[in-house]
Amino acid sequence: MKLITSPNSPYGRKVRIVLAEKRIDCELLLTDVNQPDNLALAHNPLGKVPVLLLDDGKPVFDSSVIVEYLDHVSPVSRLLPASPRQMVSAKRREALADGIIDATVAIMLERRRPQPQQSEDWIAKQRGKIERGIIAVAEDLGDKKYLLDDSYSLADIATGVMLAYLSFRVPELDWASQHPALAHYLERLEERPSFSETRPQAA
Ligand SMILES: N[C@@H](CCC(=O)N[C@@H](CS)C(=O)NCC(=O)O)C(=O)O
Repeated sequence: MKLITSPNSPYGRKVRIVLAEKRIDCELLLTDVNQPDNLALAHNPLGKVPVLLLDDGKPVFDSSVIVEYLDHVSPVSRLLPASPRQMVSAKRREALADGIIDATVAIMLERRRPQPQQSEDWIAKQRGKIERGIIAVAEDLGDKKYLLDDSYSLADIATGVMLAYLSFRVPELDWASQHPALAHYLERLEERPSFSETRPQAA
């Protein structure tokens, strides 16, 4: 298998952490999605990373489909619970974390447009998603060690990637000082080799 991703893609990082936790060997093919001839476009009509290329060359996207597939192909370190109710609970938390990342990316892209074309209303709308999302995650975690039944799962991987991405891309949001328990939770996650080996690097 091969994984097409970009160095700092949070969705790609989620997949890379899952690969590491499950000890699945996978070659990384790095591409720049801002280039017109990027590798993702050859395998995903949406031109987005990550894309997993199976051994027969078939592409799998997006990140939530990839991680669910990886959890099924290897029994090592199960990251999604077997019971449908618990499984959907983990996937809902993944969807919330991914949605917060989507809103963060939307703000970043808006800020790159020429100043007169930027919409403050649009940015405020995206910020609202991030702020409500973080409050929901903090309430969900409470004083637990992990989000789901106090055992490490895909919900923690997706949430940890999201929190680290917020600190990386919008440090001024300073979610950590408003939610110290969440900050401590991220610190613990970042100690795992799967997290520490996939940290985003300043461009
Ligand atoms: N929902 C997708 C989102 C993927 C995504 O937006 N990736 C970004 C990189 S972080 C991308 O490829 N952007 C290029 C584009 O939208 O053209 C997933 O979870 O894989």
